[in-house]
Amino acid sequence: MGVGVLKKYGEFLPLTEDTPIFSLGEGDTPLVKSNRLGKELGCKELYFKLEGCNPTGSFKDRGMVVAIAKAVEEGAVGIMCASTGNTSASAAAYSAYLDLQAFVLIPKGEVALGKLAQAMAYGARIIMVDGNFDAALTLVREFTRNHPITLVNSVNPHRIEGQKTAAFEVADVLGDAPDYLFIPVGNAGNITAYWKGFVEYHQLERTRTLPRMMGFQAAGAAPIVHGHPIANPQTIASAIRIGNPASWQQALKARDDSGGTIDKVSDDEILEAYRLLASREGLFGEPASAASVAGLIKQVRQGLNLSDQRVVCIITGSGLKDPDLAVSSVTAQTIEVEPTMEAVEAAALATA
Ligand code: AN7
Repeated sequence: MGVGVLKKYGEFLPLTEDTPIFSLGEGDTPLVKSNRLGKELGCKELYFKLEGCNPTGSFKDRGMVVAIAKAVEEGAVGIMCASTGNTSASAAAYSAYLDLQAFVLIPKGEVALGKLAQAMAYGARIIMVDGNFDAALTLVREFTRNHPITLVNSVNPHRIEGQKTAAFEVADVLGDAPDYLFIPVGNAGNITAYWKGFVEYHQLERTRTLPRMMGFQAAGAAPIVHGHPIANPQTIASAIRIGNPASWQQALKARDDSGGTIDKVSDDEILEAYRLLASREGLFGEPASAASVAGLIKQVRQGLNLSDQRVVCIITGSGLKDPDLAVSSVTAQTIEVEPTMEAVEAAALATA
C-alpha cells in the first residue's frame, strides 16, 4: 500500500521540518491498460489513470493533503473552498482527520449527491450559494482575505504541488512520459499540475520526453476554448461546470508549451464516453472524468493518428459519486421476474 503523497514525493514538495506528515491513503493510483478502446481507437498503447481510487474518490486528495498540511503548519484553525463537489469532499475529509473546521461553498442544487453526502458525513459546514461555482469562488477569495481561514482551492499553490505527483506516478510506471495526456479541464488546476510535474521530471532527467497536453472542457462550459468567460456555464458534467477558470493562463501555457490542445466535447460525447468506459473497460468514472475519453474519441474521429503513440487518459473521479446519472442515462438492463426457475431461465436466456 502507498505511504501517501507527502512521504512518497516529499523531496519534490514545499515541506519543512514543521510540516505535519500524514496520509489518508492518497496517491499510488492504478494505471490500467486498456483492453478494448485502445485497439478500437488505433492507439499503440492506451492507459487510464484511476484517480477515483483516491480516499475520497477523486484526484483532489493529492493536492488537499499538501494544502492542509501547510495550513496546519501555518497555524490555521479552519479552511474554506468553493466547489463543484469533489474539492469540498476532499477538504472536509482531511479537515476531519486533523480537527480543522472546514467551510465549503457549493452552488445550490448543482452538486452530485454522493459528493454532498461526503461533505456532510465528514462534518464540514456546508454553505449553499444561490449562484454558480465562479460566484462561490469569488466569495471564498474575499472571505479568506478578511478572516484567518485558509483558502484551499487550487489558487492555493500547495494544491498544484500535490497534484503534480500524479504526473510523477505516470512517468514512474511507464518509465517515461506518455506521448499524449488527455485530461478534463474545469478550473484548470489539474492540467496545470500535471504539466508542472512532467516538466520537473524532465528537468531532472527522470524522463526523456514530455507529453502533449490534451485538455477538454464541456461544450457548454468552455471558456478557454471560446476565449472568454462563460457567465452561465451548463453541462451534465457538474464537476466541470465552470465559466471562469482560475488557472486559465497556466492552462494555455501547458497547451502551448507542450504542443497540445484545449478543445470542447458535447454532453452527448461525454455520456457516450462515460458509457463506453464502463461497458468496454470495466471502469466507472464520473461524467466529468469521461471528458478525457470523449476528447480522445473526438480527436481520433477527426483524424489524429495514435498508431505509434503511448496515450494516457486521466479518469479524475469515481462514477459512484453520481449514481442518479448512471441510472438515468444508461439503458437499463433489468428484468423483473417471479422467484421461479422457469422465470429466471426465461429472463437469463432470452435473446436480447
Ligand atoms: C472529477 O471540486 O472544481 O480543471 O470544485 O471534480 O483542476 O478544476 C472539480 C473539478 C475534473 C476539473 N474532474 O479539474 C471542484 C472542482 C473532476 C473534477 C475536474 C474536476 P480542474
